[in-house]
Amino acid sequence: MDLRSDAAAAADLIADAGEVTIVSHIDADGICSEAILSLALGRAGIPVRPVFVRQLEPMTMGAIPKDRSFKLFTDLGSGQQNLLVEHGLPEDRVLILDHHVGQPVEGHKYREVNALSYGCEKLSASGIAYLVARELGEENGDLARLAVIGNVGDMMARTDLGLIGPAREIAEDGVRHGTVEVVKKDLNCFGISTRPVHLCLAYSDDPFIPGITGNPNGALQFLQRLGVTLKHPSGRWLAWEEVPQEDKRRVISALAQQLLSHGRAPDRLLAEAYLFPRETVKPLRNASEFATVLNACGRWAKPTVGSHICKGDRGIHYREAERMLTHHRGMIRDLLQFILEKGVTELSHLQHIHVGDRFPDTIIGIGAGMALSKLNRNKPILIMAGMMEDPLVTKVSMRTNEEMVQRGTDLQQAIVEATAEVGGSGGGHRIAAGAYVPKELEERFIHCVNRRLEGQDARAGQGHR
Ligand SMILES: [Mn+2]
Repeated sequence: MDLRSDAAAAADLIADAGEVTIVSHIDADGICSEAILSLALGRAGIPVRPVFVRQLEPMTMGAIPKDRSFKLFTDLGSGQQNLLVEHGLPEDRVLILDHHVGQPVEGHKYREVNALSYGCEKLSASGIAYLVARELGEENGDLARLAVIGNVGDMMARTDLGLIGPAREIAEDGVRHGTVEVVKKDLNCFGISTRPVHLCLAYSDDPFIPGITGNPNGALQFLQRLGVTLKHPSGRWLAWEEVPQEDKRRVISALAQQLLSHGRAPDRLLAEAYLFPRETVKPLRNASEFATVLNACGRWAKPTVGSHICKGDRGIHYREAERMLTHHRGMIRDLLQFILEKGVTELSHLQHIHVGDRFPDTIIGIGAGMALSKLNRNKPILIMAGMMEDPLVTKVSMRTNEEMVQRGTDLQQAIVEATAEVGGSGGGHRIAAGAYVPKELEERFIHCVNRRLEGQDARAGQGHR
């Protein structure tokens, strides 16, 4: 079994399926997966209907039509096969394209292509969707761009400072089609296409640069001392992308110096960037900013707006996404401020906070990630929020950083084990994970996760000795 031939088999299956319902996740990867397959199937003359869900759970299963259409699950499904069984979905009318940890159901075997079964930890669902689309027809090579966005949105380029393995090959496909440009060594920062350079630097925390990370004024003074061009003649701030090449080099070597002088390695200063030279709208010119636009759409319950943008809309839907993004950023700023003002409670192996129902549960993960760089950077953060739709359920989001992951922290494992013990459901990745737990068991859950992290820490310590 290899990925390529399984993707080809999946393509054959879909091509013969008749009408298709795509059930996908509301984040950037899920939206890109849906867009890739909707476009590819549309080109093949196959009728498609997309359904987006925030996660597969008994409540959202109702959104999946009980008709004879072929059900294509993307970016979800592997871990919820029991629900597919309960929903009465026949095995021959389902295909799952996913990259989350699976949970097979005894006596049932749904067909799936899951990146993890090929040992690909750095290939997201939109990558698999693209491999399937390419098998449907050569003309789908242009969709590599969307797979790059989905992979970057799912942080597949994070640890290795670039896409690797099949995801990297997909980016190369995009280069061949002229839709993607790979910049080998660019600043490892979010917002290189749109943010003023000092904000771009201050808001990034990988690597953590003393005097600059989390410090917009410090970053600005640092750049001014270097005498580099920061503004356009018209007076507006330049984005990193627009800074003259010579100035870029000067900034990078000064940042490397800054890290070294604080005894920190400069090895994470540069990363591969994925740009879209044909794109006319600025925030959509680079993969990570495009992914942020899509994530904002998903988190504000408008995944189809994101889907339209993936499919080419730069008018009415794009303008709606812009408004959502502004709102999204404002809300995240408020959340971050709330976390820092209220303060977190530290346990031996994590720090936690409950934000109640002040913020939508869909953004607490992002807030957690941003807060972590301003809190204790040696303990994962756990944020809880009430759920508007269900007062008996609490949403949990956890984030850690690369350094802790490299030392052996695995949030996905900790959360899955804790939910198994306390109740609820959870999943995710080493660096970011989430769960839904019964409200009355919040305290027990936190302590359970703490114990699991303690166990990971102890095992990692032994390994080093
Ligand atoms: Mn994904």
